[in-house]
Amino acid sequence: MSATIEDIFRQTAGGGGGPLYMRLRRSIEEAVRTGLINPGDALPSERDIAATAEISRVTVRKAVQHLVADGILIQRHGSGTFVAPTVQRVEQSLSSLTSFTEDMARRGMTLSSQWLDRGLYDPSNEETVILGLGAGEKVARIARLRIANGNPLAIERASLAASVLPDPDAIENSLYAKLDETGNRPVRAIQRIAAVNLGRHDAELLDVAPGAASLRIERTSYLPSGRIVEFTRSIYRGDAYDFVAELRLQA
Ligand code: 16G
Repeated sequence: MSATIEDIFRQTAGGGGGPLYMRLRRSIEEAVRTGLINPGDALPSERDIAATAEISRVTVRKAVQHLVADGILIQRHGSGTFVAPTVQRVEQSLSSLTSFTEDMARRGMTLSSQWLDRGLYDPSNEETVILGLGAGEKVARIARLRIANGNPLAIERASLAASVLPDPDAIENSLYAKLDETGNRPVRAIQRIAAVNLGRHDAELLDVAPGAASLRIERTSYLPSGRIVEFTRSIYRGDAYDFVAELRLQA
């Protein structure tokens, strides 16, 4: 008969050296590695693990905390602890100006978005300067969690002049498709990419552990006239994205 996860827990106290919580941590890692519990599965409760392994709940909690910090487990408020889901990595070219919708469609992935915010606001100083807003002009802000094949991949927060996007509610799926309709689709963009560790709120949205590695991307997009049409701050999951740029020897 093949081993069960309970067998693995039962062997914890006897298995290997080091403090008990470290031994349990290794046991859980082994259960994940050998497929006894799979990405997305719920971990048995703290109480059940403690009873099976004959160790204290404090020890179980400590092992779980370490595995959450390692990104092997994730905790969801109110629903428990799960094996972190794995996502298919996406390769994204840094040489063409495409939209999220186009990128995912090209890969045959099903796209959905969860709206976090959309509306017209009084602009911040930064938005006024970057977007070159006139006196009294509002800013359109849209914030979305972008989800492909059911996996949250990125959080995108975009600001545009209200004159460019007077009705943020009119966007169906694609911002760039909406801008295209009014001849405001950007033709050039500058992107700045930096590594950041996720805060608790963004980590929860992206379904990864707080502190997980991610990429912060700022995109400033231009119209043919040279006017800035969009300023976006995005957070992309570090475990889901490879950004690829082609480099050539300068003549
Ligand atoms: C991309 C852009 C984002 C743009 C969005 C439009 C990056 C980092 N960001 O995700 O600036 O707003 O596409 O996508 O590439 P949509 O047309 O699907 O709404």
